[in-house]
Amino acid sequence: YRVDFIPLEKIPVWSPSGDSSCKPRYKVNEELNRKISLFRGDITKLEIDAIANAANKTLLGGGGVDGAIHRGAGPLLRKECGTLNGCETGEAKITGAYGLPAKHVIHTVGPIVHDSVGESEEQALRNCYYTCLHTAIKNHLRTVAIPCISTGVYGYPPDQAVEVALRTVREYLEQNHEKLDRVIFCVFLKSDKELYETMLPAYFPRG
Ligand code: AR6
Repeated sequence: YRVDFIPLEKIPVWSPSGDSSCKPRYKVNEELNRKISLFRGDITKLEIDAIANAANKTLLGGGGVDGAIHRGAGPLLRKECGTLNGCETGEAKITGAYGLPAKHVIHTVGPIVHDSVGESEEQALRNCYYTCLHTAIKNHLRTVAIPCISTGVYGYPPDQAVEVALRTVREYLEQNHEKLDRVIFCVFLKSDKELYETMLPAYFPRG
């Protein structure tokens, strides 16, 4: 059967909902704000240039968002991934998206957190977001959705991961905004949506 898909026009740009108790950490920049979306749902339904995958080093599939992406894309994705020689933590590799409505999948491998987040895990998560966006622009892709990398099976505390995600995307867009039209934070859990709604005003404040 054919997956139902969500076109980019259906995904609103981010706007704050009432209470923004979180103090701004960056200047108001409406041009950047118009490039940010928060979407709660299945990343495999998005009809955009690229979706990021929270993969593992083998790139050969797994559970969570990785499993959903491989199920939606079909066996040709696994076949292409098999030619890539895996992927290191904090790096990314791009493939086609096959049966998915997106055009490409950017596979990245987040850090595994065992007890608490150290500097190397934080740096690795930062690298994931950075390299996903950089891989997109290198391939002339202008709309990208990124899931909450490492916060599932890999155990990165979501409240710490959201700060890394928002800071890295904000800083990347400051430098490269003319090359990207939209960055979508794709959350799956209600608790993650709430975390992003709380923290977005700190990183993308409204005037
Ligand atoms: N769309 C968007 N987000 C999703 C979806 C979906 N369809 N399904 C789950 N999530 P995880 P990780 C969210 O565990 O922690 C795999 O087995 C989920 O709620 O998928 O980086 C890989 O092969 C969570 O917020 O990725 C690796 O072995 C987020 O995606 C390992 O898991 C990430 O959770 C990677 O672990």
